[in-house]
Amino acid sequence: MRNIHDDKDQRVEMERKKTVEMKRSALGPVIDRGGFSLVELMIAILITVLILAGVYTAFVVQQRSFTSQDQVAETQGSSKIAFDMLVNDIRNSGYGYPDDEAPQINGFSGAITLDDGVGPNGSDSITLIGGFRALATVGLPTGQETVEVGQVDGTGAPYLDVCYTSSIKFNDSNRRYISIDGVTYAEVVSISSSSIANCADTERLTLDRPVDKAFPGGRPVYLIEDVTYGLAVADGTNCNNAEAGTICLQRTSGGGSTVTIASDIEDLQFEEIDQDADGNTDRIRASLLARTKWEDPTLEPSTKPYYSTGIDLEGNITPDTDRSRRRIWSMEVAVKN
Ligand SMILES: [Ca+2]
Ligand SMILES: [Ca+2]
Repeated sequence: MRNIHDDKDQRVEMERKKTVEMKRSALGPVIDRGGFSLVELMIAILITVLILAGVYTAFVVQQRSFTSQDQVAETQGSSKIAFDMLVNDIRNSGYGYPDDEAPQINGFSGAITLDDGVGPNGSDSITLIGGFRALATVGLPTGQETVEVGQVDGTGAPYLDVCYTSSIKFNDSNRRYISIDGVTYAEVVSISSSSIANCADTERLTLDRPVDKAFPGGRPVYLIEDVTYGLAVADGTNCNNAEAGTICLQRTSGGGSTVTIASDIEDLQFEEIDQDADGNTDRIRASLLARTKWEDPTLEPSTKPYYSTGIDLEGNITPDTDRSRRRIWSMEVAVKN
């Protein structure tokens, strides 16, 4: 009785397995149909993230490296132009300025004035006086070839007629110092209109002294001006709107303009050199320290043997503990006697 029952159970069980087996084969292998488990999915995401992070890091490093190359080129270029301008002005200082008379030009006298350690980071400044630019030429009435020595107007005042070659003009205040052809110094007392043929833009300058030489028409008339080079700390409004706290190089003219000529400057130093030891300066050594705007991540500060202890320009030490690349420009310039 019991055995018959068992056989029946076995038959039923076999039928059930058969049915299940048939259903399975109709649906395909069960194991291939399974999705990812949550753990598998998370591992896959993690690996993807790690790969992307690696690619991104490589990209950023590459990008920074390119940027830093651009930076170095940019810093070199802009600071070199500014330094050339400075050197050129030192070379031309004293031109048209009468040292024997030593007149005050907007409060300064002497062709070159050095101020030691007055600027940010212990930097120096320099004030140069000279005829750096000709604003006009000597103007003459038609048929006259040279200025009449000691010429005076109807009221007995000495004068010079000029033809402007610049949009900046002489005045009777901060641009009243003139040099005719780099030879004769005079100061403008007042200005009136003039009528010179073939002269598009002319004025009559009443002078504080008579013209002492027969200058031919067309000779240059220079503005004698004081020009100061010095560093300034950016406050967000000056220095061509550079980032506050950075330092720029400015060229300030007593004639009425302050121009930022280089950004990201750290030091500016000058040294007087008396080569023949006669008590008079023969040369000025000018040195400018510029750095890149942004740091270079590939640069290791501690492995920069020279820079790691700070940069020494004429005994003034500028600490250098960051990853910015730097450039020093230095030159000895002969000055006029
Ligand atoms: Ca100094
Ligand atoms: Ca000397």
